[in-house]
Amino acid sequence: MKKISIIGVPMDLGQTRRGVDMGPSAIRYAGVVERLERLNYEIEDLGDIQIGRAEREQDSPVHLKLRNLKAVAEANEKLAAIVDEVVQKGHFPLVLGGDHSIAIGTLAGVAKHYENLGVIWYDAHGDLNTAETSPSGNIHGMSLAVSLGFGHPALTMIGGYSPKVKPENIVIIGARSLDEGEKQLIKEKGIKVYTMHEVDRLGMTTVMEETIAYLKERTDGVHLSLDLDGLDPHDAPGVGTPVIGGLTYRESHLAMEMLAEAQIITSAEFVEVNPILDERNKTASTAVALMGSLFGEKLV
Ligand code: 6HN
Ligand code: MN
Ligand code: MN
Ligand code: MN
Repeated sequence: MKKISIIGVPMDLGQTRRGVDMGPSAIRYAGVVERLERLNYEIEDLGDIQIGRAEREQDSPVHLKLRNLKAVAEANEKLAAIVDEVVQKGHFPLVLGGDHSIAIGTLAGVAKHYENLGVIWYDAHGDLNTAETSPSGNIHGMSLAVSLGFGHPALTMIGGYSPKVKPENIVIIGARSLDEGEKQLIKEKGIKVYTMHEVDRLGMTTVMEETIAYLKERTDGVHLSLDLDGLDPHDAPGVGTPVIGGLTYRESHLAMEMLAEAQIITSAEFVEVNPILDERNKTASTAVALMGSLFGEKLV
């Protein structure tokens, strides 16, 4: 039987909206453990990682460009160590966020176990900013750049090595809000992106068929980093940086089912669930439903 280790990361220091630190609780309340147990997985819930406190501007010279750098880095070091252990013992790491800055730690823990780790970045955003290009100074908008080796060394060197992932092993799906510096990095590095334009034109079936074929050819494991704001705010209202015109619940279900069928996903995280901004835990419930599909739930 396959074993899944759940790791909660109540992180909210990578951005400025309150409440995303309650994401792991909300996802547990939405029944993640029961849902996956029903699919005959053995679940080990490792509980939540402890997160430090928000920093003050006067205490950190880089605070405006890299908000809460020290606390975010420390939490991600802890997360990396735990994820590393989980992979080492042969379990599937399932990380619950928390804001998307936690991808830095997840990828640091996972990537050293693969020659060529693939990453599916399911998100309205690219999270490809650096301190220089970021409009906000929020580290959750930098996590993919950091994993590529771009950014402050306190972040890029988490886990003791850099980079974690190669640009040609990344596929971004659902993008519709990219900053100038991010667009430039995408072009410069040739990162594969299915923006909403491509999803509309090709349809999710083709997008996923192409994504799976592309990653199968060049990677030996694939991490799914699913930001709930990749979905349309209508289906996932409980997120800190909603962008209209997103992926639907049904498209996302299909995407997860196709990933399950292809059996390529070796680790995953579901991030940016903010219960304070949510409607009756809808976004957390959607996250759990998507996890069900990702782990092989079938209608018949
Ligand atoms: N996320 N591109 C914007 C920024 O501040 O860098 C938004 C980032 C959103 C990050 O949703 O994980
Ligand atoms: Mn075990
Ligand atoms: Mn994101
Ligand atoms: Mn996002």
